[in-house]
Amino acid sequence: MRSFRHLAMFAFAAPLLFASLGVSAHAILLDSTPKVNGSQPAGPAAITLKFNSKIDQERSRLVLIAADHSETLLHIIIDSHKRNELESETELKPGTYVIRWQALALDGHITRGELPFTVTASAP
Ligand SMILES: [Cu+2]
Repeated sequence: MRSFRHLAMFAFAAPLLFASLGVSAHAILLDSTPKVNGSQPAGPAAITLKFNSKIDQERSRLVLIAADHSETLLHIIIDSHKRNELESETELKPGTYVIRWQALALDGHITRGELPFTVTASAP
């Protein structure tokens, strides 16, 4: 009877434990604007990277790398209502680019990745 009670308690507690581990998982990129290998018209651009978990926006990084290898640090817009996202705005000229991202998840793990995309001449 006693061991049964312990088993029942474990069965109750285990899902809570796994749920709390899930909340603190490190950041995996789920979606973005622009899309990976996507294209978008030249001009003012909103950049959004969406992750599976909350991000420390102030200690994450977005760097825009142009075809000539020049690097621009993008300003991350702090938005406490979109804790899973990194957002920025920039002006883009036609060409090929890579956004090199570095995301600090709340579990202290940093993940990195590259998001290549193309900017096409804007419609007249
Ligand atoms: Cu982690």
